[in-house]
Amino acid sequence: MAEQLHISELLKDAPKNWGKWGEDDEVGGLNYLTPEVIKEGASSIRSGKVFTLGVPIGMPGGDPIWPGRPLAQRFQVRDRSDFLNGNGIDYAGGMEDSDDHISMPLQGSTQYDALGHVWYGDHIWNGFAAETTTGGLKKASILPIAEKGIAGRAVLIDMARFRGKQVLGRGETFTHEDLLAAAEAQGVTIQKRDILIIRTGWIGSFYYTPSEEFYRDFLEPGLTYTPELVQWFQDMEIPNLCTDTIANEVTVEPESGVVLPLHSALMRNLGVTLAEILLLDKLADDCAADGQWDFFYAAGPLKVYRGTGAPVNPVVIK
Ligand code: UVW
Repeated sequence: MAEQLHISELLKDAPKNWGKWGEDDEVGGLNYLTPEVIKEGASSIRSGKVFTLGVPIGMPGGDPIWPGRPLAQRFQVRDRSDFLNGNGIDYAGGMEDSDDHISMPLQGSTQYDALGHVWYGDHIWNGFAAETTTGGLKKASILPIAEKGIAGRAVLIDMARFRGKQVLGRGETFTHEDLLAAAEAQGVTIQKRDILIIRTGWIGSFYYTPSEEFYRDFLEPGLTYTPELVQWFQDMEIPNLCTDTIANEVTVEPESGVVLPLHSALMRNLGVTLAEILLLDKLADDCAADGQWDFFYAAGPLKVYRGTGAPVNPVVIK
């Protein structure tokens, strides 16, 4: 059996943005979203229609999640019964209330990844030592991204619709050239510094596919690594890639067999911020109906100290 190629070999000539925004930078490509770029992005608001792109958390049938991560659990810690049996809080004036807790992986719902979430070799984003990830991310955690916030013009590319499908197939791939062909068919232009949102239909399919089938031989569809694709992200100065898949790219790059190489090529090396598990079906239907595939996008992941990522409910205004 041929030896498995190491990701450092696959990406040995790939571009890096380390140091581009200073040696302490922890937000990478989000630096492209300057106030001027954001103001310009606001001009893509036309009708005022609002869409939210987060998946619900703690659904009875479970939530879409990378296999092996535990599902979110919500614990009710106070409700009406506590007040009826005398265990409620004695609020002066007689108010009653309910409280609950949640336990979930930070990558367990619609989420932003911290730039230090994934790496290879001895370094994470911007050349910080991989050891800084021990005991919580001391560098490139989600906190600086959450403090900055994400806002700007975004374009939705509906790869499923472009290929005439409700959902792309298990392991089905596409590249930036396919994105450009789909954009042309949709009548929209991907501009420099756009937030790029790609729909495959995959997360939507979670809600109508039996769980064993959804997770069978877990292999999501998605972007696949090519050196030209990475260079295109670099040339287009894409600050943020958002998809309706659990991991933004085809699970295993078919030629090399490397798992999730774009996580490293885009996030670790270029500083592209990744957002995953978005639910894009309603937005895509609306865009297909009114022909408007660009809009204003804003997201504020939770401010988790040293977090590897954080849940988010992104908002689109058309
Ligand atoms: C992994 O960490 C495997 O992927 P994700 O970025 O989807 O959390």
